[in-house]
Amino acid sequence: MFVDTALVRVIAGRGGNGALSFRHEKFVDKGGPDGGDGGRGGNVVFEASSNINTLAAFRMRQELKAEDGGAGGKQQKHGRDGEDVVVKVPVGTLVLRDAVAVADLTTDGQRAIVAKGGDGGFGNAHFKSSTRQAPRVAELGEVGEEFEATLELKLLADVGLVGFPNAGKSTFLSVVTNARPEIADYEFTTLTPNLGVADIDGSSLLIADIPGLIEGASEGKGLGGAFLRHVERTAVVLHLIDAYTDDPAAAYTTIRRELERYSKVVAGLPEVVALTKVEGLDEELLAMQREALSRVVPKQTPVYAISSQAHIGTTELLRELTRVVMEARAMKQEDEAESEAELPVIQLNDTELQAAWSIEKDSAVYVVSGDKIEKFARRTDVSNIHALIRLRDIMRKMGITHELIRQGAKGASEIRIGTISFTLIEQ
Ligand SMILES: Nc1nc2c(ncn2[C@@H]2O[C@H](COP(=O)(O)OP(=O)(O)OP(=O)(O)O)[C@@H](O)[C@H]2O)c(=O)[nH]1
Ligand SMILES: [Mg+2]
Repeated sequence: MFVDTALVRVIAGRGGNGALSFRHEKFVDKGGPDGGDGGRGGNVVFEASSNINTLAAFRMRQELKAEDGGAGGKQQKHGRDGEDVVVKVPVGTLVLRDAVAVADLTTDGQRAIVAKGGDGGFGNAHFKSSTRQAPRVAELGEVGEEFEATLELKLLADVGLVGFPNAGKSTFLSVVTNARPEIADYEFTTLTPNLGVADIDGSSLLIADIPGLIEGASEGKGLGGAFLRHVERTAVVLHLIDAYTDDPAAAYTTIRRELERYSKVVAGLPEVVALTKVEGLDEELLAMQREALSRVVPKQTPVYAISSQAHIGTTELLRELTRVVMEARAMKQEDEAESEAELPVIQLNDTELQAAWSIEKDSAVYVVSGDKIEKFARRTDVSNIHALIRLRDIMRKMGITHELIRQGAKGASEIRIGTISFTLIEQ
């Protein structure tokens, strides 16, 4: 079953308590403090996996808990760190906390710490000082983060259906997927996009059906134009043409022109064409329609003839779409592997925090550069206040904020890191 939202409780591990203990030495009543520190609590980590397509698993598994850290021991024994819990979710999962996005897992294998484990408490060995030779304090471990997380699957559709109104897009979706869109024998039946998942040969395809397109759609005519953005992130465009139309070539070129006017991205997507409603169509007429299309459709674009009603050619068409989608995905992964051979997990360890950075002033804008900080910035959605707060936190820990202020930056000053910019303090 296709489930695209889930509510779970994420519970990071609690840090272990520090120990309160004293060395036992012969002839000495009480030796020095030797209580060790507690271990860190485990994190709740989400990992995107392209082998999972729905959030259905979270109906049975509503609590995601990481291990607590172990307590410190005598003889300065450090408590064991709690194990992280790594939770696999579908690619395209958005994690929300109080309706604010805290993680957006968009690529296979990408990881994000959703709830951070608590730090372990210091044992009393830590507090030894000349004025306090026998410290009777040890810290408690910190609690881990814990909250209700809403998971939303914003599947990036694999296939986008385009075509004139009444071409049979919604009917196709209703036959090959679990979706039950409205279907009728008039134009503009579909008013908002429908999504459906088609299962074919053990893999699945997410198909988006959008309202029909007409001449001028890219400039806002009709209904479909406003929804072309949903097609923008698909891997392949399936162009459906009513086989009974007088001029299939004109139908094809009109829609093509609108796609091209709309955006280069959409126009550049791989495309598959299919004539629809062919179950009662005369062989000769079908051949004529194909012939007409072949004059305008590029040679590398396959043209199918299907009937959703009679289930003719639909399986073959799904197979072809799967093939094209797989090809596109493989290419995308290659591109990504080339362009960013970087760690998928953000972790704030000391070496990273000490990484080099520099500040340059470009008229009124403070431009911060440095590999690490730029990496964090790339992963920051500046429209999300929590994400921005986190970035500002990291800047503070790295000493960047301090230096910015030293160089004259004020709260309202514009800071630019890589492609993003924001103010030093929330305005
Ligand atoms: N004979 C036949 N009719 C079909 C077939 N597929 C769709 N139709 C009919 O074509 C008409 C339009 O179908 P829809 O699926 O609503 O078309 P659409 O492209 O989604 O239309 P809009 O939502 O207006 O853009 C309906 O009356 C369908 O029953 C088919 O394979 N054979
Ligand atoms: Mg429709």
